[in-house]
Amino acid sequence: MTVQIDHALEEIRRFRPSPEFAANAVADAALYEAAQADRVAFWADQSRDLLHWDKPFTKTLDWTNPPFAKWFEDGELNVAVNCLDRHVEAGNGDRVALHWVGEPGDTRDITYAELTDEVKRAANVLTDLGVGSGDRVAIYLPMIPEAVVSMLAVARIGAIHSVVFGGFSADSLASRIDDAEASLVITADGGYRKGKVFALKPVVDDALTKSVGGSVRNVLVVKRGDNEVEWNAERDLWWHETVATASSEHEAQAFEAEHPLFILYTSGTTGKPKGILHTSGGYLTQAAFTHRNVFDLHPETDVYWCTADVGWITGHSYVVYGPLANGATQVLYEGTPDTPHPGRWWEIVEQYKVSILYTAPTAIRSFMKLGRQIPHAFNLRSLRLLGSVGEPINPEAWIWYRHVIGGGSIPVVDTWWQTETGAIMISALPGVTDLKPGSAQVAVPGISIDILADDGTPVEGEDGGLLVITEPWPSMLRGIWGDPERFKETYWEKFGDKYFAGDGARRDADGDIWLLGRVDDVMNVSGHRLSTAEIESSLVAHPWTAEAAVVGAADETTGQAVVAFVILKASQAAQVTDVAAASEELRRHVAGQIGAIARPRQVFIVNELPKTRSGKIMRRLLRDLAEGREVGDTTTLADTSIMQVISDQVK
Ligand code: 6R9
Repeated sequence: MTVQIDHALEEIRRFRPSPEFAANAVADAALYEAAQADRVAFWADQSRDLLHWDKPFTKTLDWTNPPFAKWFEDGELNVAVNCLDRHVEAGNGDRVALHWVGEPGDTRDITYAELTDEVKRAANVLTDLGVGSGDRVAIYLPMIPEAVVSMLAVARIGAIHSVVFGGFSADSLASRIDDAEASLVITADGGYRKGKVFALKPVVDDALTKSVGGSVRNVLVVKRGDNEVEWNAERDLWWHETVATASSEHEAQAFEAEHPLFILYTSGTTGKPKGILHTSGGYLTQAAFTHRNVFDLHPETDVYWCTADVGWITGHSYVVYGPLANGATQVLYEGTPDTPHPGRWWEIVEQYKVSILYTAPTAIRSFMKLGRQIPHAFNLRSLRLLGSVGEPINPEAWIWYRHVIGGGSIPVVDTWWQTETGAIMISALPGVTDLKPGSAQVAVPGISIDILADDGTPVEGEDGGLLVITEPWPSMLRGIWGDPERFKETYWEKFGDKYFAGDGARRDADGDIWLLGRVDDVMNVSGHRLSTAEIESSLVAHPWTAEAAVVGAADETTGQAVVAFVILKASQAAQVTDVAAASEELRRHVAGQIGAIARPRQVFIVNELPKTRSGKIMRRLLRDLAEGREVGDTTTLADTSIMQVISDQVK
C-alpha cells in the first residue's frame, strides 16, 4: 500500500484552541505584548522567573560586537543546579524526573533526589579524573539514564560536553574527539536497538586508534549491553565501579552566564561537520521558556515524552535542559518504535499516561503507513498536546497526528528551530494561537523573524524567500568551535547583522510562516541533517570511486533520502562486473564511514555526471532523475545530451 503524502495540501481548516484548554494554558497573549513592548527586558524577566541565579545579572544583552552576543553577562549560575538541586530544595525531590524504559523491557523510575545524587557522584568522578572547568568530554551513549547524568555532571563542573550520536561511526567519533580535543570519553559496552545489542565500546577503541590528537586520557564505560569488550586497564574505567561508589556530596560552583556548556556537531554545506557552541545562561533561559510555554507544561501533573535521541539538539534542549530546568516528569526510551512490536510507543504512552508527546514527522508518517489499528490498540486518552520537529510536517500527517493519535481535539504544535538556534524559534502557542496544519506559524515571543529575497530586500506578498533572524536571541549559538571565521561566513556574511538560517520560507496572508526546506546542500533525512559534500567525500574515499554526486530526493517516509551517482575509476570498472553488488558495497562503505543514517537509499553507477561549463555538478538535474520527474532545463550543461545517457543507465 502506498500513501499519498501530499494530497491534503489543499487542507484549509483552522483549529481554534478549545475554551477549556485556553483557560488552563500556561501561555497567554500577554507574552507577545510584553515581548513587543521591550524584547530585551522581556528576556530578562523570563530568565529571572525561570532560573536560579547565584549572582543576579544586571546587564541583559551586549550586541556591540556582532555576531558575538553576550546575554546576562555579569550573572552567575550553575546549569545542573538549575535542573536538579533547586527542585529537591523546593520539596520536589520525590517527583519522578525520568521514567526510563529499556528496549528489552527493563525499567527504572528515577526521582529528582536520586538524579541529583547520581549527578553529584559522577561530578566527583570526573573531577578525580582531572576533568576541570572548560575541558571537553565526549559522550557516546545509548538512551539510558547515564546519558542524562553524564551531560549534567559535565555541566555541573563547568566542563563542556560533546555528545556524539551512538549511530555514528568510529571515523566520525574520532574526528569529533580530535576537533574538540576531548580528554575523556563516556560510553557504554553496548546498547539495545531492534532487539539486539549494538556495541559502542569497540567503536570507541577503534576511534581512539584513529584519533590523531591523542587528547583522550580516560574512557568511562557504563555496563549496559553485557557484550564482550576489550579493556585497557590504564585508560578504561567502569561506571559501576567508580560513579556508583563515589561520594554524593558535591558543592556546585556558579559559572558566568557565558561559560560554555556544550559543543554539538552538525552537518553544514562542506564536508567537515561544524562544532556548534552553546553557553549557559541564555541557552537555559530560552530552552526553559519554550519548553514551558510551547508544550504548556504543568510540571505537577504532566508526563512529557520527547522521542529524540540525546545525540541531537532536540535531545539536548527538550530531553535534558528544558524539561529538567522546569521540573518536568518525563519518559526516556532506549529503543526503536517497532521493537518488539509496532505498537511499542503507544504501549508506553498508555502505561505512563503520557500527556505531552514531541516527535518528528518521519515517525508520524511511518505510523501512518502501518495504519491506525496499531495506535488504536492502546489507550491514548492521556495525551493533551502533540508537538512536531525536524522537518516540515505536511498537512496530511498533521491531521492524522491530531485525529488518530490525539483523538481529534488536542493541539498540535509544529516547532521550527535548529542546532544553531538552541531552542524553538517558530511555533504556535497552544491555547493562544489558532492552529494551521502545515505551517510552523509565528515567531515565539521575543524572537524576530523575517523573510528576505536573495538581495536582502523584504519579500512582498506570499512569495518565497530566505528565512532570517533579525535580532540576537538568548539561546543563539556563540560560534563554531575553533573557527570564528567560519561562523561569520556561514551565518552572517549574506545579510550583514542578520542571521541566515539556510531555510526557504514564505509568509501567507495571515502572517503565518511556511517552511520550504533547505536552500543549501544540506539534506534532511528523517529529521537528521546530512551534508551532500560529506557523503560525496566518503564515496570518493572508496578505492573504486572516481567521482560522486549526492542528492536528497523526496521520500514519503523519511522526508528526503540520500541518492548517490557514482563514476567508477576506469582501472576498477573492468573488475566490477556486478553493478548491484558494487552499489551495495558503496552503500555499506558510507554507513561504515559516517554512520547508518547516512547510508544512501540508492547508489547508481554511471559513466558521466551532468556538469556546467565551469565544471559544477548540476545536482538539480540528478534530483529530478532520483525523484522520477521529467528532467529540467539542461541548457547550461557542457554536454546537453548527457542527461539522456545517465537516465538510460539509471533505468
Ligand atoms: C531542531 C532541529 C535544522 C533544520 C532546519 C530546517 C529543518 C527543523 C523544522 C524544520 C520545517 C520544522 N527543520 N524543524 N523544517 N519545519 N518544524 O531539527 O535541528 O537538526 O539542526 O535541523 O531542520 O531545515 O534548518 P537540526
